[in-house]
Amino acid sequence: PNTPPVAAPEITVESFTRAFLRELNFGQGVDLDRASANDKYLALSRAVRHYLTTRWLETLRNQYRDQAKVVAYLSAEFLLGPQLENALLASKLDEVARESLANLGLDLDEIRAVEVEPGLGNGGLGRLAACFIDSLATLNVPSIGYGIRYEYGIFKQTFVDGKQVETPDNWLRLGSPWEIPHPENAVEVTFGGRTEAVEGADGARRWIPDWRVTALPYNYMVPGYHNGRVNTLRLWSAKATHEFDLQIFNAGDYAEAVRARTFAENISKVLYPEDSTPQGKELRLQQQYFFVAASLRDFLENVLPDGYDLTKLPDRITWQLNDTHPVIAVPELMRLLIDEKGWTWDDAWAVTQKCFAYTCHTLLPEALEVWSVDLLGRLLPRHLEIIYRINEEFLEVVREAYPGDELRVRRMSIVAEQPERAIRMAHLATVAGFKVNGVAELHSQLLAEKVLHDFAELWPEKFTNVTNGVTPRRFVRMANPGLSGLITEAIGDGWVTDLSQLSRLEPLAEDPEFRRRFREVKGANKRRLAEVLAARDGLEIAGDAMVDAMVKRLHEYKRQSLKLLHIVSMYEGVKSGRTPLESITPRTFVFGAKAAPGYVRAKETIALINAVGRTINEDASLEGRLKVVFPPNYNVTLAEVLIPAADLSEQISLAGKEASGTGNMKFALNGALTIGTDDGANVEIRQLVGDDNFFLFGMTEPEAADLQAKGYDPGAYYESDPELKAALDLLASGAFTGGDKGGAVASLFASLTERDRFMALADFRSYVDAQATVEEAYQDHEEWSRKAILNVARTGFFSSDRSIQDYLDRIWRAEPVTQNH
Ligand code: 26Q
Repeated sequence: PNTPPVAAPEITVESFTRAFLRELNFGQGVDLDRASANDKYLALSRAVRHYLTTRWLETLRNQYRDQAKVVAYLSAEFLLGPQLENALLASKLDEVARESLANLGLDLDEIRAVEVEPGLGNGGLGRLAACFIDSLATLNVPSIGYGIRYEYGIFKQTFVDGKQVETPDNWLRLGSPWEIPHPENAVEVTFGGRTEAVEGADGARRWIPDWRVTALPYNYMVPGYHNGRVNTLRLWSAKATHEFDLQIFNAGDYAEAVRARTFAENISKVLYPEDSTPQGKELRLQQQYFFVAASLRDFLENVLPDGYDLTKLPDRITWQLNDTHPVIAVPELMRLLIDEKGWTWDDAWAVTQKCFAYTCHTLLPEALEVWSVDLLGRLLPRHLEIIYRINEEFLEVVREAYPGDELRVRRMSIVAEQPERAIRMAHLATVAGFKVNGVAELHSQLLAEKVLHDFAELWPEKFTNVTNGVTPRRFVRMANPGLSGLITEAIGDGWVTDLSQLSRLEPLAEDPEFRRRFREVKGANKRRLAEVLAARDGLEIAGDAMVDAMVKRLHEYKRQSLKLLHIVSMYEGVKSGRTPLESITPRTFVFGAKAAPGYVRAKETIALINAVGRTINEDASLEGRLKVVFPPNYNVTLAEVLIPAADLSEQISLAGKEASGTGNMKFALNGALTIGTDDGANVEIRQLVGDDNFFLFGMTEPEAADLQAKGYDPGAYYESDPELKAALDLLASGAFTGGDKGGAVASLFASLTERDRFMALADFRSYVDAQATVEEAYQDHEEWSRKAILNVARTGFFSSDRSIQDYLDRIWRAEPVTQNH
C-alpha cells in the first residue's frame, strides 16, 4: 500500500504550541495549570517526536523502495545521553519551541532538566556507538543500530563518606517518550537443550533447545542533522513467551509459573557495569545471543523483501561488530543458513565471511572476551559445534601456510586449552570478519604487531584503522552554544556537518578581539558549570579558576592515581614551604569516574581522591587556590556541561594501553589543552594541534614495553625523587584520612610502590614537570587563548562524520543515499 504519511506539522510557533498543548491535554490528561514538570517534559517530547515521525516514515519507505545496502551496527551498548535537545536541534525546532513555551510562561531549559538520560552503556564504547548512529543518519547512510533495551542502565553512583555506593538506574520510571514498542515484530530466541543428526545433510544438525524468550523491539528515532533522514535504533527487551507460560502452567503450580516468567525477563534487566574485565557470567552470554539472534532474524524477515536471494546478502548488509560482544552472530548466521535454509557448509561460510566486520577496542589481554566451552555448550550447543568446525577449517589454513608450526597453531586457535577450554571471541571475530579495525592509528598498529600479530601476518589486507570521532552536534553545537555562536559568526554554520571547516578559525587565533570573546565564552561556561555543580551536588567552585578535568571510567591503566599524586605533591609543596602560595595559579581539579562495583582498587582510589579533596578544600591556609571536586555519577548529561568549561584535559594513561579515548577529542574541540601521554588518539591530536599546543609527557609505548621487559622497579623512583617520596609519604602518613594509615591508603601506596603494571611512578617526574609548564603557560592569558583556539581550529578531524566516512571507504563500501526532501 502506498498511503502517503500525514504531512509534517508546520514549523511555526502557533502550530508547535497546539501540538504541545494537545499532548499535554490529551496525551497526559492534564491542564497546563496542573501539569507537573514531568507532564510538561513528556508532552514536549511527544510534540517534538511528531515532527520527526513524518521524516522517519519517509526514510523507511525510501529504504524499502531503494533496497540499498544497509549498515547494521551491532552493539551491546548505546550510551545515548539526553534526547530532547538533540531532537529539537535536528528538527530545527529549537527556537520555535523555546518561543512557544515562553509564550505559555514556561522555560525550555527547566523542562529539559527533568529528562533522565538512557544510560545504556558503560563509557567510551557505548558513547562511540551513539556518536556513530548520529553520523550515519547525518551522512544519509541507510543504517540501523541494534542493541539491548536494558531496564536498568549503568548504575547511579553516590558517595557515602567518600566511598562509591551503587544504586539502580531506574531510567524508565517516569516513562520514556522516545521509544515505540513494536510487538508485531517480536521474535523468539531459544537457548539450551541439545542437537541431533539430520539424515543426509552436509553439516546440518537439528537444535532442540529447551527454553525460549520473546524479544520485543523498541524503536528509537535517530535523526540526521537538518537532512530529513531519521534512521532507526532498535533495542530489544526480553519477555516471557506464551509457550513458556503454558509449559509451566501445565505442571499445575500457577504461582510458581507466574514467578518463573521473571527468569526469561531477566535477560534484558541490567547492563553489566564491568568495562574492561569481563566476568564470564552466563547471563551476559544470554544477553549477547539474545540481541544478536533477534537482530539477525529481524533483518532477514523484516528488512529484506520476501523471497530475497540470500546468496546476495553481502550486497545488502554489513554487520559491524562493536567489539566481540556481538560475535556470536557469526555462528548464528551459519546456523540459520545451514540448519534452517538447508545450505551447504561451504556456501554458508562463503556468504558469512563477507557479512561481518570487527572493531576491536582494547589492548589489555584481560579485556579480551573468552567464554568457557562448558558454559557456551550448555547455553548454545549448536553454536559451539559450528565454532568448532570453523576452527578446524581455519587451523587447516594455518597449517598449510606454516607447515610444522604447531606452536603457532595453538596460539591462533579459536579454542584456548588453558587454563580451561574456552572460545576466544576476538579470534573468532578475526577469522570470520572481512575486515578488522582498531580505533586509533597507534592502536591499530599495536593490534597488528601484538594482540593479533599472527592474524595480521596471515591476512595483512584484513587489517585497517579507523580513528574514532565524536559527534559535533552534541559535543560542540549543543553542549557549547557560546562557542558555537562565536564560530558560526566567524565562518558560517557549515562546520556543524563538515568539521574540517574549523581550520578557517586558524587566523583568528591571532586576533586579540576574537581571543577576548573566546575567553568570555570559556568564562561563561565555567560559571554555568559552577551553577550546575552547586544545584546538582552542593559543590562549590570558583567561577574563574583554571578547570583541570579528568573524566573517564576509573581504571588503573588510566592512572587516576597519578593525577592524585600530582595534587598531593602540589599540596605538599605549599605545606612544606617549598612552593610559595602566591606562585600557584588558582585551579579546580574536577574528577568524574565510575568504578566497576567489584573492582576494589578502583573503589579505593575513589575514596582516596575524595579524602584528599576534602582535606585540601577545608584547608583555609590555601586561600581557596586549590580545589578538588568529584561530582558523583558522571554521565553524558554532566559531560555536556563540564567539557565546555575545561581549560586542561587530562589524558594520562600508560602509553600503549588506551585504545583511543574519545573524551580527549571532546575536550580539544571545546578549547581545552591536553596534558597527555603518547597514547591512543592523543598521538593524532598532538600531530594535528602541534607540539606547542599540547603538553606531552611520559614514556612512549616502546619505552614502556622495554621497561616492563627489563623489570620495572617502582622503589627506585620513590627513593630517587624527593618530591615523589614526600608526596607518597604524606599520603601514607594518614594526613588525608584522619590519621588512618591502613585500608585504602596502605593499599594504594603498596600498589604504586610494589608492583604496578601501569608504572605510574615511572612517569611521575615527567608529568609533574609538564604540569609546571602548564602553570607557566596559563599565566599568559593571551598565549593560552591562542593555543586553545588552535586546538579548536585543528581538531575538526575528530568528527565522527569523518570516522563514518572512513568506515564507508575502507570497510563498508556502502553509498550514502540522498533523500528527496
Ligand atoms: C564484556 C563482556 C562481559 C561484560 C562486559 C564486557 C565489556 C563491556 C564494555 C567489555 C568492554 C566494555 C567497554 C570498553 C570500552 O569502552 N572501551 C573503550 O572504547 C573506546 C571507543 O573505542 C575507546 O576510545 C577507549 O580507549 C576504550 O577503552
